[in-house]
Amino acid sequence: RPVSDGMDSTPTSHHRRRLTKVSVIGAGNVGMAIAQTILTRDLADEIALVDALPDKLRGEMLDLQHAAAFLPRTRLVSDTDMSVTRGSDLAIVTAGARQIPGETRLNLLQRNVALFRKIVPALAEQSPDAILLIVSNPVDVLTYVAWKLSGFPVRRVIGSGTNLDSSRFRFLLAEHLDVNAQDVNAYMVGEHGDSSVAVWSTLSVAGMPVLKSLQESHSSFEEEALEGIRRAVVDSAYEVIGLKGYTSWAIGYSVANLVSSLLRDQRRIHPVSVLAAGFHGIPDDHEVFLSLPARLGRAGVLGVADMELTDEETRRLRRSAKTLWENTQLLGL
Ligand code: 6V0
Repeated sequence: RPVSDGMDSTPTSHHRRRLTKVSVIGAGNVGMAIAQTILTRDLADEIALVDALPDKLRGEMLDLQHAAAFLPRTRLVSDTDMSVTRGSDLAIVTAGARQIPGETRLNLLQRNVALFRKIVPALAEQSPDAILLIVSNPVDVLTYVAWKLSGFPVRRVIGSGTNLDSSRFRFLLAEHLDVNAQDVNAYMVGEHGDSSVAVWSTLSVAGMPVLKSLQESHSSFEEEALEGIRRAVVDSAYEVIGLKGYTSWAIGYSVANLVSSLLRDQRRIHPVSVLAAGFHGIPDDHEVFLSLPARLGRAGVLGVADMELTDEETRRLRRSAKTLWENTQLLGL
């Protein structure tokens, strides 16, 4: 007798839970680390993978499917065609062109915009109610591009932004203070990457402000040392890339963390790339995306915190906003 004969196949309840579908566009290092973390954290019932390279894509899908015996049941599908993403609740874009040696950032950006013209309208058509989560770099500009190309309301277009920078920041501070990184409340905001702003004024450990006491007791926490820690956060990305060629695990966990807040309506606050016009003196008509602490839930961005910044922090944020705005003006979207 087949095993199934002994099983009761009649559903005991008519209340079937709505299934959650997440799509990951770009099955490279970053896309696969994200898919893997979503899988192990049981955040989706179905994951659709899309990449331009069919063999690599199928190989990646099979490799994950072969772990089925050790994981919560999740349907995994993949295709080079965007129709596989149909009906997604959340779509994560990690596809991106790589910088060719000697290529300018603007040229790379233009190639990525051309890529997004292919990807984003097709995604939006397949899943008109989805939340778009952009990871490809330069993430702040490409989140703006995705917003424009999708026609989605701004609350449903989010860039992973400085969520990763903030977790690197928390890690470095935790090491320094010999505490658990989860107890370190510290934000990096602004542009993801070189010009990110470390918000020292709100730093706390388990709710206790620590900056003042650190400055008093540790000479290493003086002004330049603080900038040194911010630099170390920025440089740590370059260090990983220099050593292993790309970054993957931390961005995988950091994006899966956002996925959990969004799809499970956690209303947690994350520094992610959102429309920053009107905040911290950024002109209302400068449509730039920058990371600010945003409350995330099932509807997307539920609110953006108007955090208190020092004059210097505000100046840095405005400077990034100005550069980003000038860059986006060149794109002609
Ligand atoms: P990768 O390993 O080259 O992966 C990119 C993937 O995109 C490849 O598998 C390509 O085949 C695929 N691809 C290219 N064109 C298309 C297309 N038209 N449709 C579908 N797939 C396509 O790069 P990696 O995974 O290392 O990085 C991906 C992106 O993430 C890059 O832009 C990184 O700079 C960016 N990161 C962003 C981070 C953040 O914090 N926001 C962190 C790390 C990396």
